[in-house]
Amino acid sequence: MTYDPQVAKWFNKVDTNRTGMLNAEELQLALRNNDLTTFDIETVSLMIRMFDKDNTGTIDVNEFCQLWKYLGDWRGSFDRFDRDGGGSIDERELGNALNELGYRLSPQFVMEAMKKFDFRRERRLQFDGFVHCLILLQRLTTGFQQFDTQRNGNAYFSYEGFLTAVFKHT
Ligand SMILES: [Ca+2]
Ligand SMILES: [Ca+2]
Repeated sequence: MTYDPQVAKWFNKVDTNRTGMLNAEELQLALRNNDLTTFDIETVSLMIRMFDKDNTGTIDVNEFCQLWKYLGDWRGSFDRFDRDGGGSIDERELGNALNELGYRLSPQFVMEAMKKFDFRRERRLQFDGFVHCLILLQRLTTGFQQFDTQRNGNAYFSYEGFLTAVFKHT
């Protein structure tokens, strides 16, 4: 496949031990928020689970280019939802984002989501928390919809059915 030489260059720069692969620590250095903090390690692990197609536990340059493109798309929506251009997503902006993306969720839920993904306890989401939140929401919504057979926002779960759905989608 072809890849962006700039992205490959960045890959080589963060592959400090020159293995041709990024481990979690190296990948963490490669992924930055707008305030230049590195991604939270939980989000880095999520990225590895999603993009480590050959199951090496590390990210090679091809996987990295895919990941970079994926995050670039998310970056676009992040910037769009960061209405005040402050480089982060506050509770109000998150509420609007979820609404625009078609989620019907209460202010109470938005508050809980803020708490969970505000990794640095600053009452706003950096890019990592925003992406992490939306990926989990997407996946869990898909998981839920498989049980919500009447499409009315309610589903019946057995205990094990619930656990299986959560394990499968997170
Ligand atoms: Ca890999
Ligand atoms: Ca903002």
